[in-house]
Amino acid sequence: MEFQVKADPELWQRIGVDVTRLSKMREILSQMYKTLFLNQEIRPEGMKYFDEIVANIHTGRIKEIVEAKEEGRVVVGAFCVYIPEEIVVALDGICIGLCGGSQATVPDAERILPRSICPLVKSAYGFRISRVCPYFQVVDFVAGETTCDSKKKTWEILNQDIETYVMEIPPMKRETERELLFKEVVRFKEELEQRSGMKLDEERLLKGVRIINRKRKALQRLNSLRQHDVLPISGKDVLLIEQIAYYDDPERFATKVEELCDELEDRIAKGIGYWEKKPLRIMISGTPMAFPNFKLHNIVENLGAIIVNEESCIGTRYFNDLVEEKNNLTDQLYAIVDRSMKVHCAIFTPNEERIERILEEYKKSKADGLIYYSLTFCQTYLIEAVKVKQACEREGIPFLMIESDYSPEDVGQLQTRVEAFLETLRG
Ligand code: BJ8
Repeated sequence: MEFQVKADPELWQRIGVDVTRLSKMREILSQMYKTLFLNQEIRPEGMKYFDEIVANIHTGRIKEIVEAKEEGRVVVGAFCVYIPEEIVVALDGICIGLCGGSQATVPDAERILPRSICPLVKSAYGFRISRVCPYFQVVDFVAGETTCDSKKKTWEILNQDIETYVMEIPPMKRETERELLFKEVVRFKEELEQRSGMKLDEERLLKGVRIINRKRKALQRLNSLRQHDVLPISGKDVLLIEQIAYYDDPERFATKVEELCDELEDRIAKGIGYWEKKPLRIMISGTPMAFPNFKLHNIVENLGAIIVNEESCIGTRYFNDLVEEKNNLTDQLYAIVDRSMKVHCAIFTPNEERIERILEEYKKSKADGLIYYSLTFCQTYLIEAVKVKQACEREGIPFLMIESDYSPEDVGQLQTRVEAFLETLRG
């Protein structure tokens, strides 16, 4: 049967979605998905589950969330990996990533917000005010944070439309900031307890930690399979899975990623690579690529190279570190904080660990070159590109800097630049 992103106008109406507009967007998304994903040859069988998830992105998963709400479960819309989803899951809630990756709603946001801010924030805000994101319609509240200026100031405006809770994320990583973050994690726990009517105890929290650790471990395993010479999966497909990690049910998702990994290991053992010839391997580092932002992956892979790692929050920053299991509530909460302190977003200063991580991941991924990707107007990532470039020069790593937004306008120019970069790598 022909792939289609499914529609459920009755459900959409019930949750306040702009049905006409989402119906049109669904058609565009269906077409884009067919072109970008379903046209890939010798795709792993295990990708069928993720195709299904995309087909049900505005229906099946939304229905599940609505039913969960009817059972009294809390649904949190999050914008950053520092929001402790382990606590949400421990209190039987659902945590959904709301970052926007589409140009379609940027003009909506620009009617209110300044144009000169990050497209990820504008896209998400636009989704909310134009009522075309069913997830934004079903979350009980939004959990934002004080990472970058674009986000933290937008929360004040977003709060006029939907309740927006803000968690303070300190910009340094000393003991003082560890204590501050601990207090913020406790405050978030209390907020969730009050909303869910449940009390967090060590048993519940340990269960939440194990569920999310399992999801992260499955993603680690998937990513490690890209380190083989035989490449069993495209970068585009892995990026899609990393995006789906933010809104699928965590246990079901982990099972499906594990099944896919079994299949990929089998492919590797049989020498069935995705590419017949040995392609150039590219690592991406930088700002997150939220669904459906496949722009750079599409350009690189259409030019015959393959992406083998995303050092990004929709990528390794999300799953590289696990929460250590502890046997009492306070220690377990500290363990959540300690995992967060290992996530090296560009908002931190100083940030030597991030540079070390990038180099470490680069070596592991056996990449031939690094593309540093920053969304336009993302000051922290744009400035940090200077240090990443210096480190790459020091290490003899070929480096390309790309700054882009979600509009299709610069695709031709990016293609030319990536093609020239790949040519230099081919020598
Ligand atoms: S931990 S990367 S998820 S903040 S791209 S909105 S930083 S202006 S997304 Fe992020 Fe948390 Fe950091 Fe990760 Fe601002 Fe930059 Fe936009 Fe960004």
